[in-house]
Amino acid sequence: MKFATRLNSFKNKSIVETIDQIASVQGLTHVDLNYPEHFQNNSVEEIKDALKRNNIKLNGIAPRFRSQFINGELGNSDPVIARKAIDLCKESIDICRELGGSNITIWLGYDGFDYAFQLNYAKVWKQVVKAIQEICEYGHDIQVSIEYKPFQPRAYSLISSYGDTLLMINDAKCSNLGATLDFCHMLMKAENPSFGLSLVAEKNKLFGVHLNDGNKLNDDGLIVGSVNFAQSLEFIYYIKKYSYDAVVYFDTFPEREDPLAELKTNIAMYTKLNDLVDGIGMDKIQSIIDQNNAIAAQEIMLGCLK
Ligand SMILES: [Mn+2]
Repeated sequence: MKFATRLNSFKNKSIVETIDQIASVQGLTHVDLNYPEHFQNNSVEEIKDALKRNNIKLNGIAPRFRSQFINGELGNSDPVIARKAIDLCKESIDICRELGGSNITIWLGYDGFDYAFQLNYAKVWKQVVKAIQEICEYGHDIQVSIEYKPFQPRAYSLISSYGDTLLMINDAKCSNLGATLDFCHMLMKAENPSFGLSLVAEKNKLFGVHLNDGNKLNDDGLIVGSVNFAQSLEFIYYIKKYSYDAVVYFDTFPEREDPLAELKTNIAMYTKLNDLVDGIGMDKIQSIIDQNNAIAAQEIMLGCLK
């Protein structure tokens, strides 16, 4: 299994210090870096050295759009700003290549709307399709993954669900374009995470997984399995069923907790859930699902409580 974790809760002076710190955790194999924020105090060379000496690989780069993009990124109505958003993604691709990563994860937090009559939906959608095509062409040798979130900071996001994401993938028609599923974001949308995972994976478009937990309407970023145990167990079952072997990134926010201890707990919880699935057995679980019987489905939960 390959694991990475969110780095922003580690209150170090530099990202190199954080990489050195998390490297001590057994099972942590990768990092994801935000561009440009994680490259403010360290050069690309310094980060490359830190990854090498700690035997940690770069998973990918996540472009982070700052305040100039507050009214939209790839879909901004100002062509100068929309171009800057594309450029930021291309720069993220350059750094990803240099550090040996495999993907960039694009979360369009500001492409969306807050009011009725505020956005020309079809025009902006087509503009974003074109922008993503250009980014995918530039990054032809790496995966470009869309991480959707239904709302926050906007009242409505342009790409707000796995359905929207699959529509964008279908419209853009780029073989290196896929989806990153964030468990909390799926809960916010009142989706059952495994249903989305299944549909995305069936199309071979599951490029990334962000695991965490939450109380549905907010992006809580809580410890894996701490709130929605059954949905988390089911999600890991489907991760295994579809042989997803890319990185699982813990997108959690230990603001009051020791972030290192929190990371260890996420790995321990994932490992436990994974072991529970193995203990019951993939075939046994599939045979229960195939019954389409709610009472039979509880055998799985009872099996976990033995
Ligand atoms: Mn996420």
